[in-house]
Amino acid sequence: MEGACREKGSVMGKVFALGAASGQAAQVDAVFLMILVIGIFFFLLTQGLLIYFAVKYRRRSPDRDNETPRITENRVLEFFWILIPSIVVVVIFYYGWRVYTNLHEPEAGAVEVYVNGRQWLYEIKYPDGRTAINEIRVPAGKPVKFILSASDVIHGFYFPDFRGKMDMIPGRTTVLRLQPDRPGRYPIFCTVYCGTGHSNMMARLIVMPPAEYAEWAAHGEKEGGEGKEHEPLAVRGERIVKNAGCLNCHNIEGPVKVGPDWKGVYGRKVLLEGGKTVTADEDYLRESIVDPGAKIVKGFPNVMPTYKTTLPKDDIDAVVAYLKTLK
Ligand code: HEC
Ligand SMILES: [Cu+2]
Repeated sequence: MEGACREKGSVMGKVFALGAASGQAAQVDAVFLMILVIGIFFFLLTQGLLIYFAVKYRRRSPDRDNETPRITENRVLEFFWILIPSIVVVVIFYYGWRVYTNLHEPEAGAVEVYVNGRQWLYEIKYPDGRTAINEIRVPAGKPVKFILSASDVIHGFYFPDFRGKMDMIPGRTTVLRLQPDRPGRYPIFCTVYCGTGHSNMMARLIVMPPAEYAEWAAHGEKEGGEGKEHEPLAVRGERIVKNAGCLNCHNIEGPVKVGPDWKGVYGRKVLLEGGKTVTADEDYLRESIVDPGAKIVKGFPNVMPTYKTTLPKDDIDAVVAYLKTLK
């Protein structure tokens, strides 16, 4: 499997040709094709009429200079040329929006992979603690959720075959979802100009048949970096939480201390001071730790210290992974 390079055709061929690697990508292609066909239709219609009228109403002879009639308005015509394009763009919007929300719908049981962009490579972290550079392995046929961040400047995370793209932004957590159905190797590009090494900032996604993936995951565990056991992210997060004094103010479950309880915090709708509501996703949890004053939970004092300088980014990822396990 390793040696058998399944990247067929050139990279440029992959970018421009259709040949979607998943059902979702085919949906994106369908939207694109629909817009293309509508665009071609109206192009031919308007340009065809332009040429037809130019010929039909041309000046027939130099001495005949009959004046063009002065036409001021035609209500019926104006009504329809506003109505028809409006319907067309609303249809395009609606169809595109349906596909977009479908792509971004959270799916239960997704495999999670943490990817951090830095000049000029991708650092990969799996929830069980394994790490890699520029190579992501996932099982075929399962939804995958990429949790993205960046260390230095904005990078892009782009799968041409899956039509999926998301920015990696320093100081924020973004998410990209994918459902790779077919085993194979697929390129990943950085789409944001991020310095001299930008054009070489490439990685690959290796989609493995589930049995092979399970074997690889078990094998990787045993290798464990020369006998060292990999510490799963959530376990590391729990350890950090105990050392960082969070539990002086937070209870996991039970009587509320200074701050809110953590049970079920991930995914919960949080009511904030000022009346807004946010969903506690990865980015909210990260922000609550590095910039607790940014969003204050309603009914609680703004007393939580920032851990921005005391907890490195890796530790914050681990704490967030731990908070997500408290269901
Ligand atoms: C001095 C007490 C204190 C400490 C220490 C503290 N927190 Fe908090 N925390 C609070 C308070 C009070 C709030 C609610 C007000 C706010 O949103 O800032 C809060 C809010 C939060 C929230 C948002 C919870 C929600 O329900 O939306 C998270 C997540 C969080 N803290 C995580 C942590 C972590 C992780 C640590 C340790 C690294 C920590 N806190 C340490 C007091 C504390
Ligand atoms: Cu980059």
